[in-house]
Amino acid sequence: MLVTVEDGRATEVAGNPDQPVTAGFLCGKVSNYLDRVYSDQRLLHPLIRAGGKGEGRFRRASWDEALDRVAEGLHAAIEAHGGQSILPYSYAGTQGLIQRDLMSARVMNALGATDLERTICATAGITGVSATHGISPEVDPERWPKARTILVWGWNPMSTAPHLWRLLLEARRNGARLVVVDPFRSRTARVADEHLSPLPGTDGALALGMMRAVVDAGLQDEEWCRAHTTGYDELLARLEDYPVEHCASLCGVEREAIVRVACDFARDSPSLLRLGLGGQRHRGAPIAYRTIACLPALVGAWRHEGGGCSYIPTATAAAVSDVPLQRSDLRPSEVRRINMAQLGEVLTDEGLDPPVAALVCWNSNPAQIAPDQTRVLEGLRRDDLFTVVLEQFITDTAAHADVVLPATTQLEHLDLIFSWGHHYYTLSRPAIEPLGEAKPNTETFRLIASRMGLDDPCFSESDSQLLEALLEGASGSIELDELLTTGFAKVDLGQGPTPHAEGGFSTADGRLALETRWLHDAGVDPLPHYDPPAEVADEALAVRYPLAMITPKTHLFLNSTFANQRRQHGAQPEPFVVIHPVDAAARGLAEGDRARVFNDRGSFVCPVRVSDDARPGVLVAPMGWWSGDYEGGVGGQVTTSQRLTSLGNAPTFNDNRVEAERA
Ligand SMILES: Nc1nc2c(c(=O)[nH]1)N[C@H]1C(S)=C(S)[C@@H](COP(=O)(O)OP(=O)(O)OC[C@H]3O[C@@H](n4cnc5c(=O)[nH]c(N)nc54)[C@H](O)[C@@H]3O)O[C@H]1N2
Ligand SMILES: Nc1nc2c(c(=O)[nH]1)N[C@H]1C(S)=C(S)[C@@H](COP(=O)(O)OP(=O)(O)OC[C@H]3O[C@@H](n4cnc5c(=O)[nH]c(N)nc54)[C@H](O)[C@@H]3O)O[C@H]1N2
Ligand SMILES: [Mo]
Repeated sequence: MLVTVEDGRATEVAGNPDQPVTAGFLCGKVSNYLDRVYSDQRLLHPLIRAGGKGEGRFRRASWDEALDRVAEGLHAAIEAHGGQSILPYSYAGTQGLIQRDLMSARVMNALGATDLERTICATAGITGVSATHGISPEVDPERWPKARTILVWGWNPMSTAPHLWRLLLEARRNGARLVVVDPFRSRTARVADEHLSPLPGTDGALALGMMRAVVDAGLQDEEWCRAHTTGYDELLARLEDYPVEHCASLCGVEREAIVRVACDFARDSPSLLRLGLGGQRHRGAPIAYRTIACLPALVGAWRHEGGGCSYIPTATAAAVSDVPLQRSDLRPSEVRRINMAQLGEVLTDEGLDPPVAALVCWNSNPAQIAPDQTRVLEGLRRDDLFTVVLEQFITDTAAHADVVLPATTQLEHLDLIFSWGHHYYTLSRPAIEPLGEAKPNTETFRLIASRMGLDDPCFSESDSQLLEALLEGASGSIELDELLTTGFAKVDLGQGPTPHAEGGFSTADGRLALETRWLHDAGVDPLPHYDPPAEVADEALAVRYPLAMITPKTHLFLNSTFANQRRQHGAQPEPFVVIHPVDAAARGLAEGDRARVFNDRGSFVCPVRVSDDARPGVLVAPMGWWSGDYEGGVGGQVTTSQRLTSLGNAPTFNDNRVEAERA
């Protein structure tokens, strides 16, 4: 992002035309980023609660007073229940390595706070695809235009990854066919050559059906599999148990479509599978992703430039690691871990020992994005919970704070940002001074450290020192010089055009694991198999709650970020649910009606869109709006569960049964 500054004020933001992936284009979320920076709702000074918990009434305070209050609250928690009664809560507000969790981690470690298990986003899928490839596999997106068959699975890149979408469009201009697997006709599915619409959480069955179809047609690449995989014969034997017809009935996709897509994928190479995140928010998702990821191997897709299997690029993200700088050695003793998707439970569990007495939240809006929202809100409203929130705006979470501390935006602080999809690091240099009294997260945590009497020299390192330290440990030729001159640098993974044509996977033996040893050792079936979703596959529950609800991201919000901005909100003014005409008719629901959607965890009211964009049996409730946008103040998140995946301890937002009726 290039920023024009005149007299200390940013006047324009634009994409950098020299960046090979983003190519001068800013998406609809950040192309008016200045409206965010200079918004009249920006938090520009500290606030202290002046009303009841969660009422959102505050009075202005000085930094001195606010920090005193923070120190007092944290000390009180430590004295009453020990350091572990402090729970840090942070996620993806910024993914920059400096502002995400460096100084904050040091402070939390030194205080002996509980460790937050941060698995809310991609972990289920990473666990799964790593069981097959050793790490999350990746085909450099800059090679995607070479692909001829592209299978986009549980991913909506037109909305959620527009820069990668550009590369897929380039592939299509070169003649590639695009197939999308999604229970919802997303924007991406709408323009695909073919759209398969399985029941949520049944993707593993669909993939098994596709592999069986490949083998039935004799299209497997036996030579490549024998040379570069483990468990080829065992996989063939396993596929005997999964006739295409059976898989079709498990996932609700027609047999003919499964066979057609599978055979095209095997024949028309280079074939690229790109997994997204939507299909990995179910109990059985890790095994599903591990299974889906075997399909490209079976057809020999890794032989060809542009072919193979891609998910989140963890290899490039690992080139610069913040872990050694987070200083877990500062912990006075071992600490417990709490999963961020179980915030509701830990805040409301009266038997939890020690209890969560203080919550320190930055880069996240758990009041909207954590599952089982009723429990989360109940917890945040506890009178005996001391909550500190670092924020740019009064989000629903900040509204529940005792102390709110104003945070800088990307234009005002230094950061080094890894990518959620391509292979470049970006240096984000401050273009303008912090607005008002806002401070970078690092600076706020330095001040908290000093108020808490922490005097290790690591608490006075500046952001520039942190940047240098990050780059000192970097691999993949990421150098400060290049970052300073061009603003970005590509990770060199030392791979040619076909990274795994000759094997060389990141597993212990370098072979792709169709059969996975560590799964066996963990007591899990080591071969691809169907691990069903929890609620979607629960037939008894389906009697009471016949609809499987999914919560995709919206086009113009980033989770709940940007939902308060005039332009983005204007284009997506109100939440809604999408329901298939047959399901709507059965419930007397018509377009524009208000529906009450409910299950045992909660209920919310929303306008209805009747459309076959939702497959029969599925209710689509896009996420991200704030409380004020919902009638009754709560949306789909009140129905989602805190259940974790069968491996990887990740959330299951899309594994959720509900019923709907006219409100
Ligand atoms: N515009 C926009 N961009 C974003 C974000 C945003 O909120 N808005 N969020 C960012 C973040 S944090 C992330 S993690 C990424 C996420 O990027 P995506 O993975 O694209 O995000 P989702 O919308 O969660 O899921 C993608 C699709 O999966 C579908 N889906 C749901 N359940 C299933 C299932 O069981 N099987 C299959 N096959 N598909 C299913 C959904 O209908 C959805 O269309 O996007 C990032 N980019
Ligand atoms: N139902 C349902 N729930 C979901 C998902 C889903 O698909 N369905 N997706 C999950 C996923 S993939 C993810 S990644 C999580 C995302 O969960 P969060 O990371 O909590 O998502 P956001 O809503 O984007 O909230 C980020 C907050 O950080 C703030 N912020 C931005 N930059 C800074 C900064 O520099 N400093 C500080 N202090 N604050 C900053 C923003 O203003 C914003 O309020 O949500 C999860 N929740
Ligand atoms: Mo995410």
